[in-house]
Amino acid sequence: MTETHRQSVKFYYSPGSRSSTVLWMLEELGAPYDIELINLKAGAQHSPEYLAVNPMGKVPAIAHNGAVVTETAAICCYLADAFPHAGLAPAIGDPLRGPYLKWLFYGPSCIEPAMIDKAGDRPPTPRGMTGWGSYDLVIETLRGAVGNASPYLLGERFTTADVVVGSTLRFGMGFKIIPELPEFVAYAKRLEERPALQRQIAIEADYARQITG
Ligand SMILES: N[C@@H](CCC(=O)N[C@@H](CS)C(=O)NCC(=O)O)C(=O)O
Repeated sequence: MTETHRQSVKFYYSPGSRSSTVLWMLEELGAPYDIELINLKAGAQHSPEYLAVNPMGKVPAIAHNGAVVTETAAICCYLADAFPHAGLAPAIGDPLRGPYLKWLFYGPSCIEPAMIDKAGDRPPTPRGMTGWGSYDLVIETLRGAVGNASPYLLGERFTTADVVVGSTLRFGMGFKIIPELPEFVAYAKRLEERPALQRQIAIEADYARQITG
């Protein structure tokens, strides 16, 4: 184990938020981490101490080895590279690195804004100038990719792309802003068989209880 592996990740976390994705990622990696609970309901994200970590006042964030990283997909990408023994990122030079990065970016740049369109019932913007095209286009694209996932987005190999896209899909279906298409449900079920995701769900439930008292 290198020094980088040994150093614990400080994880700014709130249950029931995008930080769940990072919690799942840390559990997949078996990385050492310490949770700093940011109670969003109590407004802790706006405290001067937390704004010094993330001026956006949003979770998740991590601090590791002298670096602060924010943005869920960037954090997951960073962690996969920082803890390579888990094999969750195809190496630079591996042809799988291309589709891997594509799906990592597709989560926040296409799936998320499409979901917000749906949740906010936003009027459609011209498809040509909208990076994600449209909600329907994103759903159809995902349906194709997830339908062909055997069993994962990159084939046999489970990667961080499954954590980012799978987490977003599970969240979207949970909030009824992504339809429970058979392809999505079957993929989510495969992911839920993973012990790391089961641990994340259990840890999350404990923290949610702590916050609601
Ligand atoms: N682009 C950010 C979004 C983070 C985000 O919006 N987090 C929400 C929780 S899911 C948050 O912290 N909300 C609290 C607030 O904005 O006051 C990411 O991908 O990490």
